[in-house]
Order: sequence, then C-alpha cells, then structure tokens
Amino acid sequence: MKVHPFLLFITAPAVLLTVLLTGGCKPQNPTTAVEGDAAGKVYVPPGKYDEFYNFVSGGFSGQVSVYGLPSGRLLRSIPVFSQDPQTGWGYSEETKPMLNTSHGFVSWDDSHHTALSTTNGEHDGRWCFINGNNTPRIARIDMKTFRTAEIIEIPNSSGNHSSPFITENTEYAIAGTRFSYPLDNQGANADVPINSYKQNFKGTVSFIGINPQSGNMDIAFQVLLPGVNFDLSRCGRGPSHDWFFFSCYNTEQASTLLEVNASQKDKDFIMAVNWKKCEEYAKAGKGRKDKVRYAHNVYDEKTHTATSTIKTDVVVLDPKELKDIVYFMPCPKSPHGCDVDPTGQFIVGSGKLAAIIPVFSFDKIIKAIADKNFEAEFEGIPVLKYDAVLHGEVKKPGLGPLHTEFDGKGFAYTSFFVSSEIVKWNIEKLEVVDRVPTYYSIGHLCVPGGPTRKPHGKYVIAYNKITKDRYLPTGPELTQSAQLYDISGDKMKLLLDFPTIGEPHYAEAIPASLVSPKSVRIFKIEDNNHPYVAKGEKEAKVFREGNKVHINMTAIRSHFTPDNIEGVQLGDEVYFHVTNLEQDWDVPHGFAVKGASNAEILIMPGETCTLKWVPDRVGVVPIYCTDFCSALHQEMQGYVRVSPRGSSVALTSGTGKTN
Ligand code: K7E
Ligand code: CUA
Repeated sequence: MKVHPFLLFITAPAVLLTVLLTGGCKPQNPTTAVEGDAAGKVYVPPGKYDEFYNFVSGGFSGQVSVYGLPSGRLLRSIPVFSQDPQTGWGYSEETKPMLNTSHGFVSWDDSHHTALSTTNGEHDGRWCFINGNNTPRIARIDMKTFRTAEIIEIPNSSGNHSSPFITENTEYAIAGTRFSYPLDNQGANADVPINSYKQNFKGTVSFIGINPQSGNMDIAFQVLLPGVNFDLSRCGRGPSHDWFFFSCYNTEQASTLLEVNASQKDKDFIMAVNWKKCEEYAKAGKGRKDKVRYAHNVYDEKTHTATSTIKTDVVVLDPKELKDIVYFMPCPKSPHGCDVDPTGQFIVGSGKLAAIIPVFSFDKIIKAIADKNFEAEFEGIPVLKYDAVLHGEVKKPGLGPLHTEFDGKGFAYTSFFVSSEIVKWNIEKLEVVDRVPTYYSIGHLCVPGGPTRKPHGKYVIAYNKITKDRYLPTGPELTQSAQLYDISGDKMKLLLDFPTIGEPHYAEAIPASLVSPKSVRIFKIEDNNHPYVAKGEKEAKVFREGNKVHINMTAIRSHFTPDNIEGVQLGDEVYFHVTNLEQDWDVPHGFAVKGASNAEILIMPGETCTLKWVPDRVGVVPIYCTDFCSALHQEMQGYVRVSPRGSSVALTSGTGKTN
C-alpha cells in the first residue's frame, strides 16, 4: 500500500489524525485520471498563443512567474524581491534601490499572493501586486513591461501574509500582519518577555492607497488590532464593496508550540473591517500618528532608475475608540482561506482543522451589526453571534480546507490539503457536487477571474505542495507543480501537469487579450531621460570624477561605443552606463566584464543600464555582449585597460580607432 503523502507532512492534532487514518480519502490511480481528449484541450500549436496568462507567486523564490494557459508553458519569470543575475535586477545601479528597506538592502523575500488590478471588480490588465512575507512589503508589477515598478515596505507588521488583496476599483491593497509582536512604535519598550504576548503583542492591518492613474502606492492608514495571527483576506464585492474580510487564527494568543497551543479553541475568527468608515475617520484626523520607518521604492520608466525614500510616520486607527470599523465573527477552526464569492453576498472561511466549511451571509452580518447581536467582546472588539451571521455549512466537504475560488455560475471550488482534492460545491444549497484528486496536497487554486465579479471560468488550476511520484527525480527536491482541470462541464477533468518555479502559492489568471495588446515593445530613445544616456554614438564618452570613471556607452548590432577604454586605474570604481540604441522589439544587448563580482546587465531597446565594476588587478580586461543579438554577436566585444594607481596613461576611449 502506498503511504498517502500528507502523512509525511502534516502533524495535526491527534483527533484529526484519527479521522484521517480511518477516513478513506485516497486519490484514484493517477494514470486513469486523464481522459483521452485531454491532450487536444491543452495543445497550443507552434506559433499560436495561449488564451490566458497565469501570474503565479514564487513562494520562497521571491519572484512571480508567468505561464501560458492552457499549455502550461513558462513565458517569463519576473524578479521582484529577489536579485536576478540574468537581468541584473537588484545588481544594476538603477535597480538596487528597489530592494532597500528599513533594514537596509534585503535581496530576498517570500511571496505568496498575486493580486491583479480590477475596475468595478473586473480585471483591467494594468498591474499585478505581490506580497513579501518576510520583510513586510508589497510590490507592484507593471503589466505593460512585466517589470516590478514599485515596492513599499509595511511598518508595524511582521510577516505580511494576508496581502496584497485589493478592493474592487484597486483603491487599496491590503497588508495584514501574520505575526503579532510589540509594534515598531514601542521602540526600546519592545524588549519584553516573549511570554507576555497577551499584554504586549499587537497586530495591524494596513490599507495601501493606490493612485488610480499611476498605480503609485502610499500607506493610507493602519488598523490597530489584538495580538492574534492574521492569515488571509478578501475584499467585499457589490453589496459588500465597503468591507474587507480577514481570517484570524491563534486567538488563543500562544507564542510557543502553536501547532498545539493555537489549536485549542473550537472557533477562531473571521474579521470584517469597514474600510470606507476607516477612510472617513482617517480623513477626519481620527487616527494617531505613529513614528515608524519604512522604505518606499519607485522605478521610473523615463530614467530607468529607481529611488528609495525612507518614510517616518503612519496613521493608526484604534477600533477600541472607533467602535464601528471592526467586527469579529466566530469561525471554526484555525481558518486559513477567507474568500468572497462573485456576488459579494457570501464569505467562505476555510478552517484547516474544521470538519465543515462555514459560509457567512453578508446581509446577515449587516443585520447582526445593526441589531447589536453580539456574543462577546474580544479585546474591546464586538464578536457577532455565529448563528446570526451564518448562511450555512457545507457538510463533510473533505479534510484540511485551505482556499476557495468561484466560477461565477454559483459554484465554489475549495482546495483540501489533507485529503488532496478539489471539491466543487453549490454556494446557495451548500451541496458538494463533484470532487477530483490532486497530485498531491494542493495549497492554493485558481479559476481565471475567480476573485472578481465576473470570473472567466473554463479552468481550475491546482498549485500542489508535493509532487512525490509525478516527475522524473531531480535529486532530493522534486519540482513543484501545478495541475490544470477543465471545469466547463458538470464534472472537473484533469488535463495537464506542469512544473513551476519556487513554491507556488496563490496565482491569478487573466485573458491574454486584456494584457498583450498593451505590452511595451520598445522604449523610445527620445524619451530616455537617464542622466548618463548616450542617445547616439556621438554622445558616448568617458569621464572621471575623482576615483569614479563613468563610461556613457552605446550598444547597437554589433558593437559597443566605445569598445577600447584606457586610463582606468586600480582603485577606481568604473560605471558602465550602457544605452541600447536599438528601436526594434526584442533586441536586447547584454553586457558583462571579466571578474565583475555582481552580475551582467541586460539592456532593453531604448534603455540605459549601469553595471558597477571595481577592477582588482592591473591588466587588459575584456567586455562583451551576452545576448546573441546578430550574426556578428561574437564580434560584439571590447577591452578595458587597467593601469596601476597614479599611472600616466590618459583616460581615452574609442571604437574603430587604431591607436
Ligand atoms: Cu495557503 Cu501563504 Cu496563501 Cu500558500 S498560503 S497555500
Ligand atoms: Cu549585442 Cu550580442
């Protein structure tokens, strides 16, 4: 008998384990799970395009990868929080500031959730937001360039997990702290015993305002909350537009052995926050200003250069004083996903240790608030009565529910980690109508447009935690994996497995037609305002400022100008500012220097990028283009002469000159 993979990975409380060991939740034989016409449904012939882009979070890889659907072909990996030597992201002088934080340069993060911008609750194809979990940050990717355009750090936060979900018109992206802790404004008073969690640890959720034209982010306000763990969130839709919903666990307020100590209570909470009211209070000056430090990093397309600004205050709203902004609803048990259906009427809480899925009714929530139908207060915040806000429970859905997506036809699709399956159920009737195994142990899932008012439907994609026996072995780590299912009929049908980069958590899929027509093809050289641009070979030059040597250089098929540089001395810092003069689409040039300790740079048409190089020895050092750009690409090279400090060799440069 095969051991089910979850047994190797989960250490659940004993009660649950007993259920698991006796319950029969074995996936069917994988080889029988695919039907004969599956290949045709995912086959995208050579030269044809996929119907959807799938923006998949990279987990511990800190990037976002983009796949075509239904083919599962990898189209692009976008560096966000992680340095990328292939493109120079985080290594070039222009992009280093993007990874600045209040802790200094942080070149990695753990990214779990993508959020695509919406207008009126529908995809608009403008931006993709992604959270950094570890050093709390939110990044915005510009879908015109598939590049990270902005990163903002979140103060008063530790573990930015319930993030960066957005409101219907992309008014706000959300950032809820996973770990409560003594907040930043505590300063030296934060030196407290860990077991004083209940007294000293607090949480916050932050609302990051988004400029409707530029997309630029700014922290509008934070809501101060009791010390618990905030896990996931979703904005309301339609009737619930003004609200945001969050799952909370560890309402036991444990600081050690959470697998046991945070699994004590039968119910934790879903938290409802009225962000419209918060916005009013913030505007009316009802918040306090906290002294904090956080970095705000913006990449400017005109100069192809990022700047990092450290900001020092944030507005904090206290729901103990502002009584009508936050409510708790009891939710069984240690909820993870907290998902809102396309009508905005139903809120699904996925209790990891619960035997049912509770579905809350927005109308009932509003009524219970109006009637003050509270069962208690939790640290000054009203707790609504469970029965008063419940639409109903899905009975015996599966084991270990995590996340739910929607098809817009009245059905929900919930992922079950422990029983390793996707379960389709009817939202109104709360009846399970179909289930399919996943291989194995699904985390998030995605229906294209699933978190919008108008899901695009067609597929559900499973992002699995364990692949076990699905792929050729590649050493001790097997590839992470996604699976594509057809949901166009009554029954879900497995079509395809495809490997992913990093560990996929949440992902969104969007019709290519909303994105590809806007894709930037070149950067116009006239519009290039980089301070060291050379807009033609005549503008190329080399000059010295103290021990800094600047080389304003051009690249065009198939030479650099200048390509012979003399007069660099040991102890100099050399800045190669390379402008790619090409104005054809998809003709990048690369640039690399022997012995450079950072990376190469890859310069897009019309763009300027800077590689800093500190020579470590005297000699003549080759430079070359790394991107096979023409038949004479191998000729695209040059030399830099490095002389001893104090040498009399003059600073000169040229291309095609024989000395
Ligand atoms: Cu369920 Cu970090 Cu959204 Cu992963 S989280 S699975
Ligand atoms: Cu330019 Cu190869």
